[in-house]
Amino acid sequence: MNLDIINRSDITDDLKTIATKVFAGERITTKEGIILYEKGDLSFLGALANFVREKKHGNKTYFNKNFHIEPTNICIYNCKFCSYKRNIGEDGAWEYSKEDMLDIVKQYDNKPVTEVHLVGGVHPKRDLHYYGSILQAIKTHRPNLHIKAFTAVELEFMIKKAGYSLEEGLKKLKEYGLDSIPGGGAEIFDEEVRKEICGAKSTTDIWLEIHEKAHKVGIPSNATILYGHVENYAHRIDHMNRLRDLQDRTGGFNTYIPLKFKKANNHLSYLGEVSTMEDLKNYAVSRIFLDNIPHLKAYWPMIGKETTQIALSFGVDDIDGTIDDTTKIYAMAGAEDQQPTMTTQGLIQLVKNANRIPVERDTMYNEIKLY
Ligand code: V47
Ligand code: SF4
Repeated sequence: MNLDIINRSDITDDLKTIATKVFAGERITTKEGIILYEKGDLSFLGALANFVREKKHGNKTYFNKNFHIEPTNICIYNCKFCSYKRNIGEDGAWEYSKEDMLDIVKQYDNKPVTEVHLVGGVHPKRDLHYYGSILQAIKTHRPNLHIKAFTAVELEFMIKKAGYSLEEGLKKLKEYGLDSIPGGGAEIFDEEVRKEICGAKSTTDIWLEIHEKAHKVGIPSNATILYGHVENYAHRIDHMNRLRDLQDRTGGFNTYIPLKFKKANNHLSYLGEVSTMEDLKNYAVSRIFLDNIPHLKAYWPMIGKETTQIALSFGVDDIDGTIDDTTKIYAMAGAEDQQPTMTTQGLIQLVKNANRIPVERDTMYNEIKLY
């Protein structure tokens, strides 16, 4: 099968060189990453990405049982792709109190969830101690629930507002109960493109610094990319290259999550959305390029259940969680699944129908149950 694609008569020499390297377990260069995007057809990319995926994880496909809390959509920034942000007092703005959030946690008291994913807008009045007290209350109520919370953008603001250095702030949040950091806020690292789509918020350097410092104080994290807007292939490779370099230094990233730009209700709607073929190509190149990040996640509410199943043959080994209908950021941007709930049975069937093995995991990818 490996030789099959290398021997294809229509494959150019540069693609053959790349395939030979990937099959030998060698790292590809940034230039080769761009060649894959530009010249690799879907069957070629799929074969290579699936080789990497199966070498790392065989047929296993991970999911977890989690729920989301979005404390507020009030945000000091105005990212052009964001459909969700509101100003204080504006129609559609919400903010949960600490009690509201604890009530949400309590709704899961008799359910076997292992993780809460807590992410929202950057509220001008809330600092590290405010959010820290929420983490503390959740931990007191349910000590074994893993708290994956706050993008680097939220963290920068709340830590600085409390007058801490980034490292001190991260340590303090860890004491309050923070277990890991989700991948949001990365968007696109190229400074020009970042300026164009979300110029005011945390810089690339700060995003990377926060994740590096978090890894160093024992807080693992995820990484995302927002793709399919004004960026080009070189920007996507540059983004992944910065993550690959950081991961070489720390090993703290668990998973990479490509987020497809969705066009509803935001200032970039005029751009439209990229095709499913582009999504699959992007998963495949990500899996091939990011040789040191263990997992590649398809966020199913965003791309829909059918594309998620196909993505399992293009490098993806993780499909996130059962979620419930508690996340609004994508629904408001026009996600495929407007009410993203899926039962465990639904997730298992989705994976089995794609001839893969469903594995329930915790946040750190410890296996809980094979189905
Ligand atoms: O950073 C905002 C994205 C992210 C749009 O770590 C949009 O497990 C598409 O990071 N179209 C936040 N995307 C969510 C996030 C995440 C999601 C799931 C799992 C994990 C994890 C992290 O949502 C933002 C931004 O890139 N986003 N608006 C939009 N219109
Ligand atoms: Fe605020 Fe996040 Fe929306 Fe940007 S993407 S405006 S930081 S909520």
